[in-house]
Amino acid sequence: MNTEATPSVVTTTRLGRVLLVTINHPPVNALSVDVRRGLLAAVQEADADDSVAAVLIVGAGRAFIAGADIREFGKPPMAPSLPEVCSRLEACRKPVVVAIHGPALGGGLEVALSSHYRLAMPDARLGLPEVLLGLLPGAGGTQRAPRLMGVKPALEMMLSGRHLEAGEALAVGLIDRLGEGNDVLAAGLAYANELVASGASVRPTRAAAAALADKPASQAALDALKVDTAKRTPGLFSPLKIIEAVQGALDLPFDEAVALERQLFLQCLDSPQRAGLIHAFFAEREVAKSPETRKATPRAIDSVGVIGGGTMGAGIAVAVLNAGLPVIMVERDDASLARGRANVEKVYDGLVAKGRMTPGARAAVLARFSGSTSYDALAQADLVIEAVFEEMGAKKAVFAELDRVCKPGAVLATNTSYLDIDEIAASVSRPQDVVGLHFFSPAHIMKLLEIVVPAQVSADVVATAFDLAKKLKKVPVRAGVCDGFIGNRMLAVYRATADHLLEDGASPYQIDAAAREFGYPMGPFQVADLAGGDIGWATRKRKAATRDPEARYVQIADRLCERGWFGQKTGRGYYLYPEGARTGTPDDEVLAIIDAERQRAGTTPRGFSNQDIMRRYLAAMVNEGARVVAEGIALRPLDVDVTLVHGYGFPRFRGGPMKYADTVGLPTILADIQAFAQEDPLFWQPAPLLLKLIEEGRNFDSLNKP
Ligand code: T1G
Ligand code: NAD
Repeated sequence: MNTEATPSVVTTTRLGRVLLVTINHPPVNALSVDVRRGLLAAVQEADADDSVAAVLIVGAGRAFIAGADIREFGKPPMAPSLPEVCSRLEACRKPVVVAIHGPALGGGLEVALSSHYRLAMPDARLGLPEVLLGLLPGAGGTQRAPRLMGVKPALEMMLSGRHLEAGEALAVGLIDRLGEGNDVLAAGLAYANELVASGASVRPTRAAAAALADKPASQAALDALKVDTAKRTPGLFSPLKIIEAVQGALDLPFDEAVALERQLFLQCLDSPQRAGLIHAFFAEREVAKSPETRKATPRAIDSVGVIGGGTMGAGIAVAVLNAGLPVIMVERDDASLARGRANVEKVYDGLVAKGRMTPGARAAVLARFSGSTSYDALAQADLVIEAVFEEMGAKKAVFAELDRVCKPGAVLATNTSYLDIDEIAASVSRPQDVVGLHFFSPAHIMKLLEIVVPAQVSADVVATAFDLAKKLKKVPVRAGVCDGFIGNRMLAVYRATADHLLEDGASPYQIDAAAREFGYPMGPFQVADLAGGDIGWATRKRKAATRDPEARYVQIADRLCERGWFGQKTGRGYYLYPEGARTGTPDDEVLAIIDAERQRAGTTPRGFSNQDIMRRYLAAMVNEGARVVAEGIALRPLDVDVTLVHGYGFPRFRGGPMKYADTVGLPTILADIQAFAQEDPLFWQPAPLLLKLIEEGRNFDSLNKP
């Protein structure tokens, strides 16, 4: 076994009787093969040198260790494995001390758990978030964490993927000492020397038993979490494997339980969910790097204006306030402004009522909120986000006002869902300052932010939009200008497929069930009822004049809207919502309307399996995704994936529609499209990019590579 480490990533230094081991592998000291080799060599060096009384491990830069190197997963394993390194650390004849600052996550925490003494600085973040990657802690974490914390807190940490702060980590027994200040090396060295001076001995965690002493209580906690997990994360693979591994901690001797953990880890590694979740992890980091962010410097944003205090304006204001920035809301009149302010205050009142915010904090946030009915109030704003009615005339009127009052260099953004931002930009004297910021409802909760890039915008304005997304903790996706940008454009197509299925014989309730079975939190008809059928209806009416008369048009939704059945907001839509219920019940009257529409359209209803339904739904989604990439509306397939996962409920464990297509194979998707084209050749035309990739034996991921 070649343990020669590339010298730079792990270094050892003698500080008195302590051997200091420093991991320096930017950006987050991930446990790549070189780091593993370096750690192993350092322990062997310590054991071989009798003058060494203790070992101190620290991370250089902004992290202790953020885990195994995720980029190595799916590739041939290289020795030593992390379990080997952890066992060797634990077996060291000298006390091994870790001093943690920043992230100690996954394999990083497992290194700490395999050491004998743990100190954490105030900024430390400790966790075993492998479940978020479709994995489980595979280097002894499922065995050592319960031995220090007990079954319940350890399992809750592993099943949630949550990062614990240092104080909580001390309270649950994960660490022994809280460091002070921000000099991790000084704090760690003082602790190590104190241990040497006190003659502290090695303390293998594998031998810790106190936290598992009460076996019936541990078993009861595990059983309860098993039931809860099966309910909360149906269909997810690794959570139940984590529970199975911890069951081993209760039933088996340590080494047998670690062997079981390894077996279960390898099962997770092989699961497609791991591939989907790791794709999602890296994709949501790649989307933040656009051509503009690489070449331009963002403008400073210290004050923000929001036009409109409705559903979106209020949510956007809250998102900006939560980022610590001041907000000026402008509305049409006093009554509308009062409504806008009330919409904003309602969010914070809810947090106070739930005890998740103090009245003092609420007051402090709202002190940064002001309102006006005069655009002049925006004269000093660095950025203004417009969220008024989805009508071009209203938008242009607002932008004309902004062009009049805003200072030079102010960024002018629109939250339009569909309208042509090039046309809005062309209507003002400073088109280079106009950009699309497409938030998703509720805007203070939904992570996705489509940054829509019109033709005349300057690169630093786009860079400013990405910088804002970071401040608002949003996941930004760069999108080109077209009808519906990336997300709503694709939604229109796969939603049409759902309508076709409805008219061809499937019920809205079966279609929604098929989508949930696939992993969606809600099906398309539940989503329509949540968002409100009136918005889609307005869009369909706006498009009626330009709709291709040859294209199939299902009128079922129109029939419901004509009755005012817009969904939750009107108490019924596709479902019934008695007394404001949030979960709807199937409605026989809707089924009757659908039957009548089938007769009007002359379609003979037939049965569909859930698989049939999802094959059509996903084929339409992937096909339109390929068009969106080919036209450059999305930079890469991964941008489509991030958009659908963060904005449209696509199951994260599948990575996104383009990743899913790669998983099932592009030829399979094409075969489905060609089969469906027998029924409707106009709707089902394979995207040229899909054909090209198949011809070249490539997949969508090949387009994600820089
Ligand atoms: N491996 C490889 N690269 C990583 C990485 C990792 N573990 N963690 C982060 N990066 C890269 C990331 O892609 C980005 O790269 C840069 O570091 C900065 O990250 C056996 C199986 C640590 C909280 O799940 O949660 O251990 O885009 O933009 O917002 O049991 O990164 O600059 O090229 O996210 O400050 C378990 C994953 C692994 C933690 C920092 N560990 N990382 O957040 O920066 S599985 C995790 C994070 C494991 C063992 C198992 C976050 C962070 P680039 P960033 P950040
Ligand atoms: P809304 O009807 O809830 O709110 C619009 C607000 O704009 C109203 O309060 C109105 O008084 C105000 N307003 C209208 N004209 C104005 C003017 N000239 N000056 C100042 N205020 C004015 O609408 P909404 O749902 O918040 O949608 C707003 C925009 O956001 C639309 O472009 C919509 O397409 C887009 N959008 C909506 C959603 C959603 O789910 N609702 C999601 C993303 C984007």
